[in-house]
Amino acid sequence: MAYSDKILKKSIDPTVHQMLARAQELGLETAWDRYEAMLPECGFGELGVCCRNCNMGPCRISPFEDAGPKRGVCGATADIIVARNLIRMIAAGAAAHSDHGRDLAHTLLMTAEGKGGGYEIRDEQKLQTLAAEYNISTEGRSKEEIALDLAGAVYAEFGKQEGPIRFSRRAPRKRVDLWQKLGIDPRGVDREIVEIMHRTHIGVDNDPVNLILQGLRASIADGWGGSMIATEISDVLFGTPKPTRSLANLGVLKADEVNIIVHGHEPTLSEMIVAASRDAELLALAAKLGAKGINVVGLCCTGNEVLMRHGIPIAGNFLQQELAVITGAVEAIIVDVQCIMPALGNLTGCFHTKFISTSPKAKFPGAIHIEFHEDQAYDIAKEIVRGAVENYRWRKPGQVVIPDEKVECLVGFSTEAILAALGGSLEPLLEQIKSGAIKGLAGVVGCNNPKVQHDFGHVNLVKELIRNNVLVVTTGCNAIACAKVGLMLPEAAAQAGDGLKVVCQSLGIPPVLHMGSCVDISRILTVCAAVASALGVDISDLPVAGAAPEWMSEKAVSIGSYVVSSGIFTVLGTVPPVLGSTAVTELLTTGAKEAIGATFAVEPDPFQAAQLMISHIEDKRAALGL
Ligand code: XCC
Ligand code: SF4
Repeated sequence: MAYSDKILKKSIDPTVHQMLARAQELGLETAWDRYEAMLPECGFGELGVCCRNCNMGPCRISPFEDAGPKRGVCGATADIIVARNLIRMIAAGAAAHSDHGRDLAHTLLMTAEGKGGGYEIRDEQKLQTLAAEYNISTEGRSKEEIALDLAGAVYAEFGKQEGPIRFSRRAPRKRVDLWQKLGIDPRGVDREIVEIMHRTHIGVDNDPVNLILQGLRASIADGWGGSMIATEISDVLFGTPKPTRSLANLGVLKADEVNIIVHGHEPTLSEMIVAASRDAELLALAAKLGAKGINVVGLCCTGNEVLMRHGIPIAGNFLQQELAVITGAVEAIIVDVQCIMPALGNLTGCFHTKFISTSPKAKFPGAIHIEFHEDQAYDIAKEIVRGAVENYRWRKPGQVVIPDEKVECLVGFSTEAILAALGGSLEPLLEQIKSGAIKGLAGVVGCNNPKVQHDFGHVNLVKELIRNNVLVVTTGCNAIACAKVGLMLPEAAAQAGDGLKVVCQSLGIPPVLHMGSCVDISRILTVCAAVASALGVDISDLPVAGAAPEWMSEKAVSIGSYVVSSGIFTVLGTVPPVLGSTAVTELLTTGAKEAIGATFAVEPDPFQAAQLMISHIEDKRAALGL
């Protein structure tokens, strides 16, 4: 079918074209329509020069040299306002990731106390490793006893006053020394977030550099604290991901089965929904209602979590959430926290789809709220799934349009799985990097954003990198974009440069490795730290670069900040709201180099972005004498 240019320009994904046409036919709106209705977006907001931090304002600084106010009522300049706004974004992002980590710590605690309504400790090996890291004795103790101490220790990281955050010491000595020298070694996860809120209150910190440094400190507490805790404790509870085959894109929805979408972020919910979908009683009920089975599929990062651990198919990334509903084939979309569009309430109202919220922290208009509690996890999950199954009888087969596209992928490349693929040590990877067969490593991550063509930046940046022998590791919505175009198959090695191709073929791995959800960017940090330590250098010396081609969330701002704070040059594909301050823009894009050994760059064109990353990698190789 031929689609209008208007539709084709919105995405490179054929399922998006098909479903946007379908939306048009049904008179339904999506994020793309709402984005267009929003244009032109607020110029002050875009530049970051609007301040609402007190009620003498709102104030906004004129971007024009010779006209309009240059100071807020309190006297704050554009530099101060931009810096304050930026670090408030970091605070929100770090809070989101870290609260996710805290919830996992809570689940581990309940499980260790025997109150974990169906959870168990699946990875004892990892439990032992983490216990050792925390100096928790393991001799002759049950896994529950060890887990109880570990849960207490990781829980305490959030409320610590003096630090250090244990996992931050995975960073090379040189990096930690640098953080300490700059005064940005985080003391506790919550403390750094709270301090951002304090410092950005009217009349507190009014030095842009001092503000940005606090932003970096909170972001480090996210990456090497909250997010890393989320990742590690998820592995203890649900198992560390191993290479697994699955499918990606909207075609994973099934015309003859009950379709349940898990959407959001925390695996505590999605794991139990997956388990409940295999319940014999519910399968029998589905059969009685004429369905061939119960098909659980994922969206966004909770989708990545169950994809990595159970091979649960992934229906799409952030901008596909509304499109999944528009297929008319979804009995329930079950959500917890983060990246869930409130638009789903109205939209699901146009279909038989049940929109079910589960977290006391996240309620939505038009959703049915069934609160999830860890101590009755399985029972609640079963009730939710039962509701979805019963809803199958209300599906209108005449309204169902499911795109055909679904693409195979090989996922599950946790740090441990990568080591296993390399035969147990990093040495073979280091050898390939030294020989130049692999030029370096790139972490490409982040969201979708209707400001840019959906998946265009993700896919083209990654393709360009592997073509130039850069091994790509990915998480979040970039990972889903890559899976949908077949880049996560070993066969995709054919699209890599000669050196990378041979390495991938000999190891049987794809040139693009799926490392998980966005909190799992902490896995990338762990790998980089291990490589740097093995070479006796800092992370900033490595031929490594990062990118977020289509980012939109505050979490992504925190991620970018901790990645740069960890010494990794990072290219953003959409412009952050900082251009209203030359001082802040220069600090982030040049000044930071001197201080922390890495900077941000902004480059919307993915081909140019790849060039920036490749030339950075080449510079680092040269400096290492490679
Ligand atoms: Fe959300 Fe994590 Fe962004 Fe995707 S990548 S849109 S944050 S789901 Ni994290
Ligand atoms: Fe305006 Fe200053 Fe208040 Fe911000 S803090 S709204 S710049 S007076």
